[in-house]
Amino acid sequence: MSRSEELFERGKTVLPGGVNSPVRAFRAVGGTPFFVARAAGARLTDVDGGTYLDYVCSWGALILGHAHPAVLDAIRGAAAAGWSYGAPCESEVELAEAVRRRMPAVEMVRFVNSGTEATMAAVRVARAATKRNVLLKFAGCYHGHADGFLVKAGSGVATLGLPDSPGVPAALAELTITVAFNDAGGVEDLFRRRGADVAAVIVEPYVGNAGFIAPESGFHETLRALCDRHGALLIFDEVMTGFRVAAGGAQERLRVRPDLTTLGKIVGGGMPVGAYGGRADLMRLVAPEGPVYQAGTLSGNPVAMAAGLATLRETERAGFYETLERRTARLVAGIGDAAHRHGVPVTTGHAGSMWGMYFTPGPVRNFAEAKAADTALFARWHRAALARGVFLAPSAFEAGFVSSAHTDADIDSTITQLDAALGEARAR
Ligand code: KE4
Repeated sequence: MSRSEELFERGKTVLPGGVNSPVRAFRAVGGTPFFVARAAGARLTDVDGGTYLDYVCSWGALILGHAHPAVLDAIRGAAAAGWSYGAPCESEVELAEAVRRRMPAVEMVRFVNSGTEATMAAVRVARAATKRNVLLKFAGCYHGHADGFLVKAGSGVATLGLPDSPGVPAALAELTITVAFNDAGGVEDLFRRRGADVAAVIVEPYVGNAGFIAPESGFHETLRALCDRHGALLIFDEVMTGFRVAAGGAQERLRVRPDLTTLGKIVGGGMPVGAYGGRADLMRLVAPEGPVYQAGTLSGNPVAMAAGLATLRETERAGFYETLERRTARLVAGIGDAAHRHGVPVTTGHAGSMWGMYFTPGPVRNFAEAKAADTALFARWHRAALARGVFLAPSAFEAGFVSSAHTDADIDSTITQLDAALGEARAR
């Protein structure tokens, strides 16, 4: 039995499923998850000495790769000065100013400890500001595990949501209505029927929690126009796309200005940070300035703030995003070419260094079309890739990431390994 297998068996006696977040248990791809001993740059090393080129990058948080020296120094320096004050400190103001510089629509921001906290709070602000309760989301988009987001579509477009997890009260689920991503007509129809009740539309501008689905031209402009026409607020959930698909996130790449933005992952550089922000008139509703309550013991933690600041600073180097996008494009093209050589239908996509692929002819414009992908082949490919030292997200419905630590040589060797892995996966 390997050390990972031992740890997994031990972990399952004390952690549900042996993990602290479900996707890490490899249930969608099979096999035993490797347990990490250490990580540096683009590579993870497991407790049995296996090394992997990492395309999960802590689910998008590590745009600089693992243990980046500048971030490590910042964490060490901050920790040496004490690592939780329960009182304000300069780095909270500095990181807020850095976020505003990069995303001008984020006029004010509040730091929290996870993306889930950020989206929960953003929706509360939207409901307080509009005095409405209904939330519109899109199938396949994930906004964290707060009750109101764990909802599946009702039978028809405008019907009320149904709980998508035990423990979510129907009364809460009913307040969330789900429409297909890229279905501008469906959104217009919903606003026609329920426009006066909709507090907010929340959307992953590029969908990373169903694989990778890009918005069709004009889709977000339609959301913006409908929200304006009906007095609803537009929330861009940029927990994954923020500082990833462009220096200023999806709102810069798409040139669409949301009312509220949620952030996570990169903004903390891999330390636990989430953030919500946007129009100052909305954010001034948040306690203690306004009546909307939200609080957090470790919010604005000095070590996390230092990690986020160091990370954002590194991404401001000349050519940072261009190089990342070029390497990602090469990786995705290599996967597509390999699939064609093996006669496997494939749909690929990327924005910046966030990418995805589906074993299906496509197009993939929404979650229903994504679900047509061959997930069994993906699982076999994932296992064969892992055996060849390449770690892909352990689900056909997760995005992949490239970090600035991935070199051109890493990309080339990854393409070679993934090609061979696909040959093996097909043969089975
Ligand atoms: P967290 O609470 O996990 O920090 O953030 C929730 C969240 C909110 N919004 C978007 C767009 C997100 O992608 C996420 C979290 N993403 C997943 C990856 N699919 C986190 C990985 C996991 O659940 O373990």
